[in-house]
Amino acid sequence: MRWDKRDDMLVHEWEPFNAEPPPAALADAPLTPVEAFYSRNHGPIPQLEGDRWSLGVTGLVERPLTVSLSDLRRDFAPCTLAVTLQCAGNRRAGMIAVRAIPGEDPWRDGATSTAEWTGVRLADVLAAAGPADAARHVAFEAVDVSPLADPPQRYGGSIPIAKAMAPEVLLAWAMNGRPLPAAHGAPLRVIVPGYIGARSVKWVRRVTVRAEPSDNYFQAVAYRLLPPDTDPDRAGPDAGPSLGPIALNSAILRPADDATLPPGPTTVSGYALAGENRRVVRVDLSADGGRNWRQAALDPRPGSYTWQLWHADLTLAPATDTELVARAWDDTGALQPTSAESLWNPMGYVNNSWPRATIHTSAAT
Ligand SMILES: Nc1nc2c(c(=O)[nH]1)N[C@H]1C(S)=C(S)[C@@H](COP(=O)(O)O)O[C@H]1N2
Ligand SMILES: [Mo]
Repeated sequence: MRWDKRDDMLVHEWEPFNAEPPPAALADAPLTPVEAFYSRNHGPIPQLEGDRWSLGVTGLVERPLTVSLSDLRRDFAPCTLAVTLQCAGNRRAGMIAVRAIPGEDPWRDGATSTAEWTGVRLADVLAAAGPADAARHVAFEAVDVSPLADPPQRYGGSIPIAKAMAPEVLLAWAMNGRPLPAAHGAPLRVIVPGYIGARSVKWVRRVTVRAEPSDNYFQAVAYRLLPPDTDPDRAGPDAGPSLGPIALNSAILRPADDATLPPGPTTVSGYALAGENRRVVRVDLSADGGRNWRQAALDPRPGSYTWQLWHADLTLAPATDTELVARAWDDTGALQPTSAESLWNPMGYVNNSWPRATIHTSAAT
């Protein structure tokens, strides 16, 4: 397997490389090993040398900066944070089941993974540059050129200045205690906890402080929430908002959908993830298609910007199909939407409907 991933990754595309782990691989530990961490790319993965690399900080700042990796290590306090990344296209397969979404990969639950990221705070670097009063957004520009963009361009995106100045947003050079692998953005990437994965720009080489959001294709055109009847290629700037903060979501990871198990006791496990500034407080599991519910146990979390793994024990009757359904609440009392039908959008983003899985049991022996 290329890019140091497990052999059993579900590879949606080799070029650009887009792959997710089998769901059970995520259920085993609150931190995802690099070999299992999903990889989402819009162009070829650049192989860059850390010692020849520099980051520019420009735009609405008093002191534009150019910093090397060793400058960052020397001049700013290091910071390590466990953060879950989730692609806005996570669980798109459930939306495609409602209505076709041509040209977009049918991601399942695995476009979500958690790692410990080490780097420096973006806020510290921005403070050194001195944002001007007019600063409202911070844009990131990467090295990789995406042929999928119209016109083809380097990958980029932006976040509001208030988020960029928050202590959890990182410029990271390490993942789970090891140097960042090429597929995950080496030598330096942005980590924006609580936001869709698309804003955590890999191979970042320029940070620009602006009055407006980035006009990069992946901010201004793609990764927007468009009404169902719009053509994404023709939608104007007002057709729908750019996605930022992530929505409350969950998944059933084990047993896998369509698995056949022996009758008797089994443990169902999964993840739940709340968005920006929110926390998962309750997860329910139904074993009869949503008629009756029990509360799942919430496992300890590796950090306040991560998913919440959960599990529930149940007993499977012989020779039946069990319809599992899960649903999560956050601390505002918000509950996931019931089905993907009302959520359908032309690019298939943010399917956060109740996850379902059918488990077959063999006859008693
Ligand atoms: N430069 C660059 N950064 C990028 C992307 C990309 O294609 N190029 N993909 C984005 C998307 S959509 C996601 S979901 C995350 C995925 O991060 P990962 O590949 O490390 O899992 O990276 C984001 N950053
Ligand atoms: Mo993504």
